[in-house]
Amino acid sequence: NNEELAAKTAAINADTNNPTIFDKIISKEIPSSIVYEDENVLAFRDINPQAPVHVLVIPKFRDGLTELGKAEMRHGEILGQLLYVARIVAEKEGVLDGFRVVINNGVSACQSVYHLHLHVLGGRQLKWPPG
Ligand code: IU
Repeated sequence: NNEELAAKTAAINADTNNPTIFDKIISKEIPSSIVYEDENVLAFRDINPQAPVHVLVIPKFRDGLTELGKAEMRHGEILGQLLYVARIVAEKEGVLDGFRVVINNGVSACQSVYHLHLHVLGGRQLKWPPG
């Protein structure tokens, strides 16, 4: 369908080298609906939600983490923080009993922004297998 085609096109065209729009969301140059923020992590509502709850959890400092596939041992602490914030977000959004955390990695997974982000999805029955 159209939405699937748009996601695939965005993934193919995505810029994997340069700073992304997420930097402007972090700096608040672009407004977003913030769900959680601390020194290292920002969580904000996805502009194109795929479920009643759809929040993105991102590191404030990309530090080479354009995608999970670029992770190194030194990223262990921030990776743990991101996963823990996903849990905080799920609780805040009232979906702790049923939610999903997704990381799309690369073109074949429809990654469209090259700044690591966890999708926290919930608020409806989620299907398995995913698309
Ligand atoms: P993906 O896993 O790289 O495909 O996810 C990127 C997400 O970022 C996607 O769900 C977009 O709707 C979302 N997003 C956003 O929330 N705000 C933006 O300004 C942009 C993308 I560009």
